[in-house]
Amino acid sequence: MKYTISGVLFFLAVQSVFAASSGQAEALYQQHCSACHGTDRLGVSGPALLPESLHRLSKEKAYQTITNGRVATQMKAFKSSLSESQIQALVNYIYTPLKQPPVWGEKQIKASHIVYAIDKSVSKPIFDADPLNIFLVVESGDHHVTVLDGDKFEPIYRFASRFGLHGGPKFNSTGRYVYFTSRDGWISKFDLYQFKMVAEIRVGINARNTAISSDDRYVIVGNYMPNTLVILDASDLSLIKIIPVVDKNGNESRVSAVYDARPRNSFIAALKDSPELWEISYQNPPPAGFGNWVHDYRKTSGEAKVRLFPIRRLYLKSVLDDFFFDQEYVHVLSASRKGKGQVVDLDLGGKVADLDIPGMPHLSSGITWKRKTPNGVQTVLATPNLKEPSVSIIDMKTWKLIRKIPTLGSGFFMRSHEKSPYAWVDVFFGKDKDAMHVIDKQTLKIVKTLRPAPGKTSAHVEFTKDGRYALVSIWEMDGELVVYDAKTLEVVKRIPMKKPVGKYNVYNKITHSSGTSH
Ligand code: DHE
Repeated sequence: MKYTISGVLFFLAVQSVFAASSGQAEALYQQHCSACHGTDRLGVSGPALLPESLHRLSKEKAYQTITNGRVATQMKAFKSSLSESQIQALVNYIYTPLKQPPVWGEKQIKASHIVYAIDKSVSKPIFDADPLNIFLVVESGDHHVTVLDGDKFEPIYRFASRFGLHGGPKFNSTGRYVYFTSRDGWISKFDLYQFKMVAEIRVGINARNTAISSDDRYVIVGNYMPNTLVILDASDLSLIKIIPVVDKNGNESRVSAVYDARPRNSFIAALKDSPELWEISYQNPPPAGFGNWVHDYRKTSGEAKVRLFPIRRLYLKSVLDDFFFDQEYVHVLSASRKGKGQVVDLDLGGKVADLDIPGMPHLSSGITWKRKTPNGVQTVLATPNLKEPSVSIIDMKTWKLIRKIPTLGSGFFMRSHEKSPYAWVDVFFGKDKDAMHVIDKQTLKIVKTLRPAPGKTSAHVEFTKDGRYALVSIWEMDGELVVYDAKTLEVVKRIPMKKPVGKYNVYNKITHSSGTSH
């Protein structure tokens, strides 16, 4: 066997990294990282550092983050205190699964619960702006939320959020309270009348998303880790119930997503690792067909059991990665990473049609609208696709694909408003990531392609309460919101923001506008 000098040097380098990683990584972690990320790597003020939580971050980026720190956060640079091999050892360490699966049950959830002291006599907003036309802008650049006046387009308040919020914030029915979910499982309830945090609780190590019951009484969170659904009291976020997510064969599953189905007084949850869809009733008494006695953690005795949140299980042939309801909440329209989508009839309890969606829409991206055709009014579902540069338009009566609109790249989010003739879709991936297509809702044709900030990713649109203006995010650390007149498609204002990933108009959310996510 022949050895080259460079080969030997490479081998020695790998050995030294390996030696560092096996011998010192844990000690290095405890010395330098555990104060913020937890001795158990489950996160404290900093995020959890587990392979399950880091799947969106490449090892190379993790190396850069430890080396150079993270701007606008407490994550400091370690390049002057740690050697390259020590940093590499730390990277390897945080991508190594824990020896024992982490536990996050009743004890840990209850211990994390924080109830803040707030003035309970406040019954009106402390600001002048229309409380139904404010936007919440989630700025992931520095983990803050801005409250934006939707008439003047001026920020009126800004507060720090938990690290890594994901998904749309969920509002109660009046729009006064809003609930945020962080990827690390923190749920935060915020009072928009007095700009105060009401309560927080950590319900899991890796959470998927959250829904609020239509009677404003319950919050439900679906987790990836552990495999649970957690139900909270919406008033103070106290724990009511943990539902272990176990399929009919006794196998645990992650939760793909959970949403409120308001006319049914139930939550609908899809399992990610089993082809099951669960309907969880919060009606009292629950309708026929629901079983299951469950434990209510608000009762002090371990024996106390009440009939709460019974589950009706629907067994399907393939897994649902995410889903979307029709406006009547009878049909679940689902997406799947592996195959095509399917339509499930919640009343009939099974699949009624296939959905010809080619490439896995981003979960929660679809919208619906009505259009006139020679045969009458047609309701359509429109969604971009993550794996294909197109928007799919589906007839919601026949469930057939009626149009595939080619786009300049795969898109993430699609939005519209009942009063707007247009639907907007971003081009999130590829060289045209700065483009935003505007589609005519009647002709189903792209009428204009905007470039809100040439060269910079533009994504996620939300309309004002009256549908007159559309706000587009520029996804940069020093990004902005670009406000468009939704009719003339001219820019009316630019508002600087720190990577504003999403923005949410209170009125459109609480009235369940068909042009946005719920
Ligand atoms: Fe999301 C919503 C799942 C990656 C930004 N995303 C959602 C929802 C789900 C979901 C289930 C609906 C939750 C809700 O509002 O109740 N997202 C997923 C994924 O499975 C995926 C593809 C991979 C993952 O890592 O989880 C994914 N999502 C992303 C991103 O990479 C995005 C672009 C950046 C980020 O911040 O993570 C992203 N997702 C968003 C946003 C929403 C969202 C901004 C809310 C959209 C809305 O208008 O309601």
